[in-house]
Amino acid sequence: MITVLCGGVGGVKLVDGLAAVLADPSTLTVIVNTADDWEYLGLSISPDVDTVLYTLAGLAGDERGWGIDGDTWTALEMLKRYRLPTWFRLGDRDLATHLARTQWLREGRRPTEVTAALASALGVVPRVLPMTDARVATFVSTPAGRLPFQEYFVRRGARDPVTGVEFEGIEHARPSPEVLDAIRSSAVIIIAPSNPVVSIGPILALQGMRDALSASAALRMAVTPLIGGTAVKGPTVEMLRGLGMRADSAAVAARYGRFIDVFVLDIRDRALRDTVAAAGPPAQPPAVECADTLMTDPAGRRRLARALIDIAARHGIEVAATTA
Ligand code: FO1
Repeated sequence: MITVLCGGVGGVKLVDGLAAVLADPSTLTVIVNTADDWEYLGLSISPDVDTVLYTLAGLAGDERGWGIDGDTWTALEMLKRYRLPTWFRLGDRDLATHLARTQWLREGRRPTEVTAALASALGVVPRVLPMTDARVATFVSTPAGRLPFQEYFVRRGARDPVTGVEFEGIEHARPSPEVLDAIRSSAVIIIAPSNPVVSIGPILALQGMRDALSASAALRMAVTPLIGGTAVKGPTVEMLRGLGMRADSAAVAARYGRFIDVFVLDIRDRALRDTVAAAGPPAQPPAVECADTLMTDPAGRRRLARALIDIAARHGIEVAATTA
């Protein structure tokens, strides 16, 4: 079994590539950040979970990276007439997902069960698990104040300098039993090229998660979210700098520390190999491998997925893939 830890738009491309090349996509488990979740117009919204579900169901809005491709905005137009806030854009079909999630949560189902029900209805084969069933909410400190994540990211366009990030509720949040089981029983665990602060950060900060990762016998790999010191999409660089960290692959490798065995650097940054290895814990420096991590099209997603499967094989773990 392969388990991927990921956020939304960036990391999901790798998940999509893996689902396409694995001989048996049901052996793929995706543990998804839920610290971006929030309640909007009374609805429970889980943006990263939905991005993963829509992508794996072949419904994703590719050019935006979120929502459903070809969705319509009739409900949003009515909300505008009612003078309700519409800066967080809910498409008509996407709205149905939020209604279903909200209803099922109100009936007392756990977020893990609700996600499984959505996945099954959408025909998603890999297992998609919210990182926890508890409520965790990201707040971003900026000169304009302490902002709920979606206010910072969507409403204000991630333009405010970030001086701090907090995950409200994290001290009481544990990974779900399903997440712990996936970590325990995986042969390979991959940290996707998602934002290390606000996407992977909350997953690693869950109570007991670091112990579970340390105890796992899996080959643990992380894929850099940075190429040549810049992120393909999103405010990763600005966030790392705002939090007083260097914005390069070595800083990301240092952040993942002893939870990884292999750090996958982009091929264009191969000169940084030694710096990245030296950034890991001295007693347990990660092996550094290089791959083309730029996923500009479905072929690029599959290419990186195959490269990771090859890297796993070089480290003694065979994963069955389809022939190219
Ligand atoms: N992102 C935007 O940039 N603008 C939007 O209007 C927007 C609406 C939206 C609705 C539902 C949903 O599940 C996600 C949505 N996103 C939107 C994406 C999103 O909030 C962020 O990409 C993630 O939280 C960051 O991973």
